[in-house]
Amino acid sequence: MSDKKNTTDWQHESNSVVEEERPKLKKPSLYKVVLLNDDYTPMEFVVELLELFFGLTRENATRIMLSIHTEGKGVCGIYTQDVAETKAGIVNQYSRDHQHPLLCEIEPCNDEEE
Ligand code: TYC
Repeated sequence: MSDKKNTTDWQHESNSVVEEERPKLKKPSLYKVVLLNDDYTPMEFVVELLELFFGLTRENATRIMLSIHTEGKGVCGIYTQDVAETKAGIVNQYSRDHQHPLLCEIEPCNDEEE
């Protein structure tokens, strides 16, 4: 017979419990998808694009389009990096396909404290 009869797998021989390390999980970084103003893209095209690719209602799409028109740029949505990059790429391709100079970029969101 062994001397260790009261020692289970998860105990050291000293009887101290082995604590598992907490998994180090990081929240994914978030990115803003930003639309830039220009003098040529029709307002209606921008509103339709915001409805189509960002799931905005006509009312919210119009509000955001007008704020981009007056402020120079504006945020259409906030996503993880891969989704933000994909959205910006799709918007830029769609604008090129329709011969409009509209540009879409992504910007990192400032990290908030945990
Ligand atoms: N400034 C454009 C115009 O007067 C409209 C516009 C709005 C263009 C937003 C781009 O991201 C944009 N026709």
